[in-house]
Amino acid sequence: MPGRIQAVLTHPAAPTYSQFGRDVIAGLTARPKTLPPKYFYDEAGAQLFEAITATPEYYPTRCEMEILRDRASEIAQFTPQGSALVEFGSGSSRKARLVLAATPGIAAYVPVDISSKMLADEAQTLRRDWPHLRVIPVEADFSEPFTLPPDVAALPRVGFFPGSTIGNFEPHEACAFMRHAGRMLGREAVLIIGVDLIKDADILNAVYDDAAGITAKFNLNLLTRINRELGANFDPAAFSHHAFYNAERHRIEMHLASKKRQKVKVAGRVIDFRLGETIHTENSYN
Ligand code: AVJ
Repeated sequence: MPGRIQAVLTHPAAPTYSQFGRDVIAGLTARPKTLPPKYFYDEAGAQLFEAITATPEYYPTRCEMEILRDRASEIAQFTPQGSALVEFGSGSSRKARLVLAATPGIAAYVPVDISSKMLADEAQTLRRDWPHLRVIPVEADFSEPFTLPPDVAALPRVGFFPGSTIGNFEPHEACAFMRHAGRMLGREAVLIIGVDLIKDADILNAVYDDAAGITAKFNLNLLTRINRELGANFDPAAFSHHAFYNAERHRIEMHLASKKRQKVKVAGRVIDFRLGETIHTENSYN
């Protein structure tokens, strides 16, 4: 007989998930199911959003660019010499370029974005186009407090938050954002925010459901991202894009609706969907 048998119990390490993983599990196990819109912006999602802004239906970008062009000199008057322009959710930095062009006194530009590839690419072109501007990109989720680069600590600061992106926050989250932006930018700072106004439901419905289906792709890309990064098995073809204006709450809602009863595996869990059940993926308040 062998002497002693040593039992070796191997426990697979309890899986540890990223913030993304935790947020997805929390959202998909909640009722109703939700997912935070900040996760739209992986590399493909950031590109799809740029494509949305070129659709005939998506007026907000064109409209705000026009306002910024018309009012650039007024905005320049609020911008002290030698200041740092801090943009929350900079994306392609197209709007910042209008401000920079009209305001030669800006010494530094701090684009803040969650989408690392676009952030790095844009920083490179900005440095080429504005050789005297200090471009200091910050990869961060601006819904949470973060620290500004020390290089801009001594400069007057101008916050820039265009695109009605503040409308993607719930009202209490928008308040939290304003509080931490205020703390971060400091007492004498300026903050420029772009907000869309309430208008006809028909117009808004079209804006979030363009005829070419790019907004649908943008919405469904979230499932593809969850599959890739969290090892899930969503079939994006088994969900459909739904966007509608909720008049009582003054917001467009985007959802992903299950086309059938189905089970999906996400990060080791099984998530059940009823026929027609939705994941609420975004609000755009106006
Ligand atoms: C990120 C606020 C500019 O809510 O209008 C576009 C994102 N979602 N189409 C918006 C978005 C669907 C967009 N912003």
